[in-house]
Amino acid sequence: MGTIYELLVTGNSLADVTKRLFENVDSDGSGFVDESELRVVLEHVYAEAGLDPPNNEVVHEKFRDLDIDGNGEVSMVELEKYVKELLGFE
Ligand SMILES: [Ca+2]
Ligand SMILES: [Ca+2]
Repeated sequence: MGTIYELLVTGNSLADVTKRLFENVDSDGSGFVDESELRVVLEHVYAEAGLDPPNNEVVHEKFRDLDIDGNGEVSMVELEKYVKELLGFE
């Protein structure tokens, strides 16, 4: 998989970026991102940044941030909200 940053800088529209990001993160193609899938991505991001892998607490906290409606899964809509925040959109 490409890096998150590559995805962000090479994307066209925000929806496009989100879709590709989501497809990368949702490794089993279920249409939702669960905590174990998020963990894989976070480990990847942390490693790229030269940091130690995130512990359970960090992963869990980030997952709760992303899972806006709290149903235990992150949908593409929820991820898009996060990407917007990350990139400084309203
Ligand atoms: Ca999934
Ligand atoms: Ca959710």
